[in-house]
Amino acid sequence: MASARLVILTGAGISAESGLRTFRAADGLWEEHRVEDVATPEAFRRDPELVYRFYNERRRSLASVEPNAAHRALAQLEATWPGELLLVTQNVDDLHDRAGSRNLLHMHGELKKGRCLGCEAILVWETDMDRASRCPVCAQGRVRPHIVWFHEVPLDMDRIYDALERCDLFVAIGTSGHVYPAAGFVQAVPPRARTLELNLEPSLVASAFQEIRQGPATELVPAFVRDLLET
Ligand code: BJW
Repeated sequence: MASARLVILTGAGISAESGLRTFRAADGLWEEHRVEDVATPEAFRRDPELVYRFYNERRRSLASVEPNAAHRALAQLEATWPGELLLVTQNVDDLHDRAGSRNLLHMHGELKKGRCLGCEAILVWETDMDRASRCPVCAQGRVRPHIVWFHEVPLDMDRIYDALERCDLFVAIGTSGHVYPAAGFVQAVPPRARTLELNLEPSLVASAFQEIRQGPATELVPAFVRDLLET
């Protein structure tokens, strides 16, 4: 494994112990909102105020949370790993970024970015957003959250599949396997690749992994990183 090519996929579970709610838990984000009311392009067309409010609240909540031991362990792994490492997150929070991960793709977008509906510029956006928000690049386009909603194509798919098809180790951390294409990544790696799932409970696609470790991310991820750096 000394200089193996790694692809690591993370989901909401890695940020749970930082205090951010996951989607599908009993007290999760989808308990208060129907998915089709906040996370689809149709919802944004039908009720933009509700969608802006949902993401404004979540953007604001980032100010009161910090990266945890799992985010930090992955950043440390990237800093010391002699081979290739690509971290792909479905999370729209900025906890991997703040922990120091750099070779990182946010496949479902980022809470702290907006996208112009006119010129399509991607904009750093740290404050609230509403119907009056205008693009500073073209000075006229309306702005939407830079979030990949259902029925939209996730970001950076070419780079992700290229890395998956060449990887030696694929690890999925804290993701339930409900949402595609991420849930299908484990099927895209070469047959020789090692596959490992780290999760509080087995995901819907757990049977596709060679190895499963169950427990909280703040314990499992630092232990996994220690093992990997020692072998
Ligand atoms: C812990 C823990 C702790 C807790 N320690 N672990 C029928 C079949 C197949 C596919 C489809 C279908 N019908 C439609 C589709 C496609 C659709 C889809 O997958 N639908 C399913 C619901 C069936 N997908 C799409 O539309 C996607 N686009 C697409 O497919 O385009 C076509 C295309 C693809 C590729 C190339 C070309 C074309 C887009 C999906 C966009 C998803 N967007 C969301 C919301 C927006 C972001 C936001 O608001 O934040 O992204 S949905 C939501 O789910 C969010 C998440 O990123 C995503 C995944 O959730 P995640 O991270 O897995 O969270 P949870 O809550 O589900 O799970 C948490 C896990 O953590 C659990 O397992 C816990 O056990 C664990 N956990 N505490 C460790 N302490």
